[in-house]
Amino acid sequence: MKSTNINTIRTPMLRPLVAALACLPLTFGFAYAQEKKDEKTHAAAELKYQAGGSPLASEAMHQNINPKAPAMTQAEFEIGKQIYFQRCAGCHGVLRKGATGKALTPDITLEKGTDYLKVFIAYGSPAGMPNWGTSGDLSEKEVDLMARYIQQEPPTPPEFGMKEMLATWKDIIPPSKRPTKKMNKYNIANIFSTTLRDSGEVALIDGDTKKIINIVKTGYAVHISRISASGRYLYVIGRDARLNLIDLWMEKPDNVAEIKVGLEARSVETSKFKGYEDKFAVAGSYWPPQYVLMEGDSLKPLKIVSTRGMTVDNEYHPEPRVASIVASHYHPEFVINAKETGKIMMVNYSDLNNLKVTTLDAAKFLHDGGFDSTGRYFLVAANASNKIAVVDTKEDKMAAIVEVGKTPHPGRGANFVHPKFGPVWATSHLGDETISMIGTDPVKHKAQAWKVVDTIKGQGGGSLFIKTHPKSKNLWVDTPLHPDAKISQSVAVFDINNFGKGFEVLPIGEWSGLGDGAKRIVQPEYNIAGDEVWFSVWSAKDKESAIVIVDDKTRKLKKVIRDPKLITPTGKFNVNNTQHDVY
Ligand code: DHE
Repeated sequence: MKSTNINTIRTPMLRPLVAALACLPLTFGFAYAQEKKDEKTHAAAELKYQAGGSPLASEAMHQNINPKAPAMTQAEFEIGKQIYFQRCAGCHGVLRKGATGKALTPDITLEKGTDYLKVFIAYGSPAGMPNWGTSGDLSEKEVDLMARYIQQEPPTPPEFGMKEMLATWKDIIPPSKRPTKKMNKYNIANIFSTTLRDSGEVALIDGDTKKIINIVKTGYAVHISRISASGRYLYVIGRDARLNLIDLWMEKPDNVAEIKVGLEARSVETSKFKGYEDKFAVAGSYWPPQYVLMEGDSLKPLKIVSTRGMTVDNEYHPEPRVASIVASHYHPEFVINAKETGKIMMVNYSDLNNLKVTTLDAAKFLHDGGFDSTGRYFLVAANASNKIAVVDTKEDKMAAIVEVGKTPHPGRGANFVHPKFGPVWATSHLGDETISMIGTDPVKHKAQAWKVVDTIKGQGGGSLFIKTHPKSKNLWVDTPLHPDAKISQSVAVFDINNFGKGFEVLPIGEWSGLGDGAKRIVQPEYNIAGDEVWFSVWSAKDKESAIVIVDDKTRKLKKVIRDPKLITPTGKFNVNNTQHDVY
């Protein structure tokens, strides 16, 4: 660990502040120190999650010279841009207008000055800014460079409209040339589309035989997979906004179409309403802030809609990133969540020329979420607001906004019947060790509906995904971003009928039999029968990773899938469970 010498801080006024920041835990008692330790643990987890690196780092952008800003060569500016998009843009936004982190536009940063900014970059702040300097992530030289970089005019990445999209569109095997019936013997409903994060691929794994069917080339750092209403087409989106369409009816399922929908993206979905099965697809992008509606079987882009506009607080936001998208079962609509504005758009795809969009005010920083067990209510985390927003997709109205723990991160969440409170949907948290259960039955359990009816404690913060299955009595909670390896390499499992018993810890990392590596256990996913749970054992690109399969009833190891081609597996999407929103 590298530390900054206080005497090198040029503004003497700031030295006491730095000294105080450095010895805070010594000043107060043990409880305070413990609280700080927890905060640090959770901040480290959140940092690992947010600072994932943006593909915009390699985009060419113009450097505007602001005579008031400290001098910077073009080479320094380029390094600053790289560091900014790799580490800072996730929280502060592409245009530095602020997102979950504060705004860093020159009107603010020039006033603070280089020395002040260097302190904050080096030491972080109690509000959640990481200590980039003292943690050793940035050298003193880089801290200085970044303090000067954020006083320059923010460079703007290019827009990406219809012309650019069409130029990237590849109808590899047009719909008319594709099979007219299923040409393979796979039980396609039990295939797992497995993200190979750092190799830009997905592994299609046969859930029955546990064998890899094919490794399909996709975008960089794939994010999610979604399945069409019929269960035939698989959509895979990369962080670089490359969208791939895979036909599961082919003898060997593979890509049939591809398009780039922007410069950075995370979400894709396909039309599921009766009469529109497999007809449309939609992909949301982080940059430019927009979503595009496409033909479901060819990915031909049809209409692009910008999300730029006002937040729920009626302030203009120039880059509301598109977070999760789900398809309504009640109307021909996509439910599209804009992160920074906190608005949820119910986009009706029945008439694209006269597009009807119902906009709901939820809460800022919408991220991931899933349906309740009936498929009527969509529950989405407004993560930096510590809230879950509940949408009634039948009435196209907000049903509630529920306060939960710190930085909820449900994935798609978990639905089960609580022994005391009836049907609930649950989320774990990135920022604390709790699991919040929200009542979801406004008819038979009205008093509990849209309230946190129970809160239990898991292994710790740094949790990303929680899972159960209608046929299971187990609730699985991962903690891949917890800084303690014992916790990140294992998973907690609760008995839904007896939460009082606490949780059992399964050492999934150890069971994988892998050598050294991070071995973070991430994203439990069930098979179609609901009797197996699959876990990714996620290590770095140059280390071996694996998939570990656990028997749900006995909680014993069933199978380890190891293969040199399984590079950095993270998300797994069982075709049947993704197609029918089973979770
Ligand atoms: Fe994700 C879902 C965004 C980091 C694995 N992630 C989502 C969704 C969004 C999102 C908006 C919801 C999509 C939907 O439902 O339509 N994720 C982001 C980020 O912006 C973030 C914080 C930083 C980044 O640089 O991308 C981020 N995500 C991660 C990871 O580091 C994870 C753990 C590993 C990885 O593969 O990159 C990760 N995110 C996932 C997974 C899902 C997901 C597995 C889908 C879960 C599911 O069960 O549906």
